[in-house]
Amino acid sequence: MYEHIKKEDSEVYGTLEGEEKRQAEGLELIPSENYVSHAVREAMGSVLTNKYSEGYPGRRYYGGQEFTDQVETLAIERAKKLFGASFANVQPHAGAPANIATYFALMEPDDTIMGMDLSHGGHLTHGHPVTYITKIFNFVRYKMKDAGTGAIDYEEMREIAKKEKPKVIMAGFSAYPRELDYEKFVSIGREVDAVVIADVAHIAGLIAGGALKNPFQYGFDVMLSTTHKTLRGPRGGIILTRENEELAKKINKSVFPGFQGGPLMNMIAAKAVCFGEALRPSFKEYTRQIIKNAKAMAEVFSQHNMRLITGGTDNHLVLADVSSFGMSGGEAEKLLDEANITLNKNVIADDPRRPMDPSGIRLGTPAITTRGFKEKECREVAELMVDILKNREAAVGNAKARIKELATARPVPESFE
Ligand code: DSN
Repeated sequence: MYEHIKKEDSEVYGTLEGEEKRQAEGLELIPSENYVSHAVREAMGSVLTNKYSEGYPGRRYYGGQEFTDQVETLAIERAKKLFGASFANVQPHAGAPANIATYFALMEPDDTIMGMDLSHGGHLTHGHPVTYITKIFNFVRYKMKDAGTGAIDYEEMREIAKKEKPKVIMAGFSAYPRELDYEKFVSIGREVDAVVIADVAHIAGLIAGGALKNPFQYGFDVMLSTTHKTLRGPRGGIILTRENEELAKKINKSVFPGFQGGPLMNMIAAKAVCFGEALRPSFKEYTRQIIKNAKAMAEVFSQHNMRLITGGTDNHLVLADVSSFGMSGGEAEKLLDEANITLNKNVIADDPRRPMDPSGIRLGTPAITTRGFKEKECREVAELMVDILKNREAAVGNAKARIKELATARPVPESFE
């Protein structure tokens, strides 16, 4: 790996070497991160990066598309099979562009979208005022009614929807550890004639592996996702549509030429490889283990009276309020980082602190499960984390040594059979 960079660019090589070591010796608990196979990395670094392919398979603006058409078609067909979709657009460069292109496909400026409040688990692109799209569309929000259980206030959501008449209702999150009630979303959407969209960026792998419910089975119109989280693929986005061809065509036009230029064909090839890996039987087992591992960690935290938002987890992530340890999420992130445990500070529902130094931490198990961690190791990691949160610097040294042992004993696999 990196033989040419090593020879030709020592500065960049130094950063890659450093990151290799960091990833090998530390534990990645950021719930939106994962480790990809060498096959996915080869596709990302392939000759396809040299090619411009504006348009879609069979309908391109430039010549020389024999193999790009084949590889994009492979990615589309595999994505459809994986999620039970009728149509797939595999060109979005990431999750946010997938969301924004879909909004423009379905709405006119000043139309209304309903999404989950950011501090209750939603995502920036679902209507946070710092994003430019809030200058174009009008966003209204729904929330949990009880952060102790994670119950969403569906009655309030219905009332807001009836009053505000959103054209789109987004079901999705980046920091919510429970499953949403998809039937309720669809029933509210049908009542107000809104398109219901599931943003499954975080849980796409868990859906593909059958470990969580598939929103299409509950009547959702569209699913949006990234490909680099639980799906364990390259950084990128996808948009999936069920049955409605008219909608799928509008979305394709919105992605290109509406929003993006040339697709990243190397990343599309890597998406095809990732979807192929996710179609293997072993991926099902992987996704079930992710959830078992997250539950095991959540149990340890609860035993130590750490306040868990929603009381636990049903998916791959845990959101905890660390204020009872007398520290902020930012302080916890930094302390744990010193022991090579990487996670992120996170806002919690109605957080009294500011977003850059909130009350919570968010962690998840997709990456350590890829390394082969099971419940036993996850419990041990959770115990080490609690020790650090309680005893601070005094506990960092021991924990760091043990984390290095646990990590180096379980190197990232090169492939997934
Ligand atoms: N940054 C991603 C996450 O960590 O959840 C979402 O965009």
